[in-house]
Amino acid sequence: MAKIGIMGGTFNPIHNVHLIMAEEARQQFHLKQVLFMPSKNPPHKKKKNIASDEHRRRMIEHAIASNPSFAFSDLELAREGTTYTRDTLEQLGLLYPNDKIYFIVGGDSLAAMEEWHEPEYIFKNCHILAANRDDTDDKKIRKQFDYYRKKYGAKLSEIEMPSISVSSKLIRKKLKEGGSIANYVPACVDRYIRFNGLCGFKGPVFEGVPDDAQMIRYLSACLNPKRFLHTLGVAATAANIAAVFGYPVRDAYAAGLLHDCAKYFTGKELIRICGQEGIPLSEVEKENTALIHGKLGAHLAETKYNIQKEEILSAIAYHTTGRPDMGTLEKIIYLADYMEPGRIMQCSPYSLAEIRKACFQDLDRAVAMVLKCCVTHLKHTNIPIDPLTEETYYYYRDCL
Ligand code: DGI
Ligand code: FE
Ligand code: FE
Repeated sequence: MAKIGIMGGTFNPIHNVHLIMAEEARQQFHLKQVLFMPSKNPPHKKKKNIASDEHRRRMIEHAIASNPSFAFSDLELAREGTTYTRDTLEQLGLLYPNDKIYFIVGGDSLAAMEEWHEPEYIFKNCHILAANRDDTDDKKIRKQFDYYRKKYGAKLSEIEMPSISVSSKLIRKKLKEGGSIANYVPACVDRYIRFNGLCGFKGPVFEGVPDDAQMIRYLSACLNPKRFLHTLGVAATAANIAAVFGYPVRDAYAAGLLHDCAKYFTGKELIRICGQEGIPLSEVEKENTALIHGKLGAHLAETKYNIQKEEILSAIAYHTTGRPDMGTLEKIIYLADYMEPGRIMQCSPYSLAEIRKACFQDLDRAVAMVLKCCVTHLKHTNIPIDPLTEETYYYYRDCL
């Protein structure tokens, strides 16, 4: 039997006291794992000003990434209708039949638990861990414990907590007032909030063009770790190819860093955001949303990272499909994206080793080789080929 902690909440946004609460619960009650489970439609909250499910999910994933005992759970986000803890516990019982569930709540929610849907079921099917979020509450918590024990036979324990008072509400207030939330949330969450304009933050992300280190920090706050590593690989590779062909290395590096800067959104989000930003999408793009991130990436590079150089913006915009008669930087990014050191896929009719060599010898021939591999792969996997990919292939195939 293992003990599993459930850390529920709206997480709008997740903050350091959530993380401290979960970690104290884990240590004090020897939990094997704590699942962070954002709620979808809690009965007591209006949804209006809550960051989207996807944004809250990504903020949590970034915030918990460094604790190997923490995991994200979409059990509640994936369930339609009003989110009742009772239903979550029923699902958890089926998923973890041999384990014991510890439900972590803030001491301030304890009193309201009796008004939750079917409190008898809740108290029967989990052990409640209540965190004292303000040490004057101690007596109140114990009184509440006694009451629930007598009335429901509930199992409850107190999590010892340092007394710090941070709430998502306080963080939203600070953001609305243009204040700093540094040290209230993990740095990655602070950056994620600002870059995506969440929780009341309005205003530019950067004054002027950020330097590489700043860009890298913001990219790692938005992209998942695998995508982030790929991004670093593309930037370094692009800079190397640029050096060989006498193209400005710094621009190639920046374009490489930013080429996938919109790659963290789901297909639905990409369509929605392009709609909001007035970026037109073709039917093919709406059907194959993997094609959209270049266009939106160029838009984010311009509006959020304040990049003005046309060459960089169009290299980002066209890096997925390519286009006929590409400029030098467009070719460099198109190639680096395909063959950076993190890429390990099999491709045909050319091997990655052959393509890597060609990239440093003849850009047009290397572009033609990559296009031929892409078209071959898309045909093989029955993915419809974008008209622009096809056009680009016909334009370059004579270079083989
Ligand atoms: O973003 P990356 O994964 O680094 O690479 P990318 O920008 O080349 O995007 C790859 C995705 O784009 C992959 O899911 C396949 C898709 N893709 C590339 N060319 C085409 C395409 N999808 C369609 N439908 N048609 C294309 O021509
Ligand atoms: Fe891409
Ligand atoms: Fe890429």
